[in-house]
Amino acid sequence: MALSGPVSHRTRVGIVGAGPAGLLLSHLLARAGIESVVVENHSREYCEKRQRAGLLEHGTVELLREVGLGARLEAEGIEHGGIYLQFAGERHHLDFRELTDSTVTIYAQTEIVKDLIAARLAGGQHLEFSVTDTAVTDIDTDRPLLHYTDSGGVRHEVTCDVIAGCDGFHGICSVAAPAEQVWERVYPFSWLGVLADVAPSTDELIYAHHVDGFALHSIRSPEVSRLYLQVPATDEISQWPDDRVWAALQHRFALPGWTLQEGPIREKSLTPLRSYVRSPMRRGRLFLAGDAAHIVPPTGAKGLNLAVRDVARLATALTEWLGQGDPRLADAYADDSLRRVWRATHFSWWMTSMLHTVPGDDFNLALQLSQLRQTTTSRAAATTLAENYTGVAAA
Ligand code: RFL
Ligand code: PHB
Repeated sequence: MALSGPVSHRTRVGIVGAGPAGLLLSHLLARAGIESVVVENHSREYCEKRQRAGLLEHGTVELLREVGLGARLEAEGIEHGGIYLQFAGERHHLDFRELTDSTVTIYAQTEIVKDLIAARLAGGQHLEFSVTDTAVTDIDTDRPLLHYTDSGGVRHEVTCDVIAGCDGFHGICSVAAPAEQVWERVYPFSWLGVLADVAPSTDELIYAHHVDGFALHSIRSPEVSRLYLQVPATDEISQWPDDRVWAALQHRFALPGWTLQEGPIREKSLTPLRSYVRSPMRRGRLFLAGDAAHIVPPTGAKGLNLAVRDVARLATALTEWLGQGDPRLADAYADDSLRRVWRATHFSWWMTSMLHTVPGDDFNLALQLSQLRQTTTSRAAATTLAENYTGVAAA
């Protein structure tokens, strides 16, 4: 029997991963007239349901609006002008509008991914779900290759001008482009996240410091709450039945005169907390963006926003290079992005360190309370938090 080789294709930009980074990059490139192929190893349904981020910086919202992705975001997104910081039995409001003249918006990552997939398919994008055996080769040549097997078992080889690795922290692209330097911090705790069918008990997000561990009350819609608990990194989900989750949330958020409403828990997951930065974010013709290049703990709500800013910059750089033959922005991409990544890395580490407790470390506890007191009483300290949180401080 004759053996046939892979099916060959040609595109300008091969994109690995249909998360927010990969999908938005293909959308931005298409608007600039640059064709791409996106391959994703999960199903469309899985990508649209995976619970993750919820909070968008003002700049992220503006960008999505400008590129035609604002319709549902405007109708269903919930604008927030601040957050509450809770500690030592007190709840303090930080007013971002007043401190920075800026706001943030709650609009779930699941919804952004749905909007992007719909827009890409409507635009005729070559978007392959449920692929296997993705590989990138020849990245040090002018014609890097993207290889994959489609959901029907057919092997493909795509010849590209450039490949974008948007395949998240466990993807293959960061392995194909080994880092020269890696900076990493693994925290001794995870976030247990739940999605509950109950109206939020708060008008703004509550970040609560508690000796038992951090808790966050976030919002998905007027009917759905998103709540998180700090748990030891060694815990397993089976150790957290619903009644234990609600008891811990009630205890950590407790405040006289305020009630946390409970409801059915629809989804529950554990996320280990980690900071990770690698350099460079490029090797040859393989560029990394989003979680493939950096990870921040979710306390600062920065991961998705960083991914969006990476691909906005990358799309402009690739448009100049592939469209007009000018490689300067592409050559500057890695260094320019890293400055912004380090700002978000510091802010996320700082929020995490201020709010998560370490059992038995009373010195750390006293430092945290001092820092929280300063952040809620000094206008300068509150403004620093607000600038970083809303993204107005982003480089
Ligand atoms: P993603 O979303 O991980 O997408 C990568 C995609 O690549 C696919 N893939 C492959 N495809 C083909 N071949 C392979 N070999 C592949 N390997 C992987 C994967 O299946 C996936 O579809 O990365 P991207 O696009 O860079 O987006 C990053 C964001 O998802 C992430 O930073 C945020 O979710 C982080 N995050 C938050 N960010 C915010 O800005 N605001 C928040 O409020 C916020 N909250 C959170 C968060 C992340 C959380 N978790 C679960 C990590 C809350 C949580 C709990
Ligand atoms: C969320 O809504 O999922 C969320 C909000 C703020 C964070 C992290 C997660 O800091």
